[in-house]
Amino acid sequence: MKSKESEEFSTELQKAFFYKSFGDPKLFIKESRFPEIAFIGRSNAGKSSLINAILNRKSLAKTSRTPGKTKLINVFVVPNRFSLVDLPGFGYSKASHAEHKSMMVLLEKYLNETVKLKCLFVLLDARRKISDEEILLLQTAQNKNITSILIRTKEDKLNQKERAESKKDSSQLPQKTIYASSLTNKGIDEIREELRIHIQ
Ligand SMILES: Nc1nc2c(ncn2[C@@H]2O[C@H](COP(=O)(O)OP(=O)(O)OP(=O)(O)O)[C@@H](O)[C@H]2O)c(=O)[nH]1
Ligand SMILES: [Mg+2]
Repeated sequence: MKSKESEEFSTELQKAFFYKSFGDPKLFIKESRFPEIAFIGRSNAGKSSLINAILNRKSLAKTSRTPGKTKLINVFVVPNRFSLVDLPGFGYSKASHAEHKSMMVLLEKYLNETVKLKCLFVLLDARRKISDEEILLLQTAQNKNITSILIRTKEDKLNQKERAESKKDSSQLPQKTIYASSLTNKGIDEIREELRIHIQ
């Protein structure tokens, strides 16, 4: 059973609108007025799809089968409450080493310089093993005393063996793991609850 607060929060989430895209994290940080919740992860991990699922909106955040689509910081605002920050994906296979590095620098810059970030969701395709990049991002947030949570996405695609392997992989982490699917909505209410708690 959902609490009254959770119900009201879900209704409020649907009022979100696309605010702006930023190429430079500094410009966003300067302009940001509300508490921020950010989504970060490898290209194609499912960040934009997850934002749509959380907001219960079909295609507010643009999703794509082609990895590396979102190169900008896309900001969505729930009026007078908080911002959802869709960060550009890293590790796109066709990107050069230099491009990958500059994307990681941009992401680290945002994480190190933002003063309004309340919670960082690090997304990882549930079929993949966690890599140095995800660990670095989780730790960067943790070092600033910002809650970071690992979201294992596309849960609907996991078979039993992959599920067991991913659980073992997550068990080494101090951070919480949530399994989610934007297709079946598994884990979405739990993520909304984390969001609600962290923007208080
Ligand atoms: N089966 C399944 N597919 C998903 C899920 N979430 C996302 N996808 C698919 O994965 C692809 C990438 O999703 P996006 O949400 O665009 O991924 P992204 O992390 O925003 O990608 P970039 O913007 O390129 O960094 C799309 O084809 C989605 O339909 C999920 O939970 N289940
Ligand atoms: Mg995207």
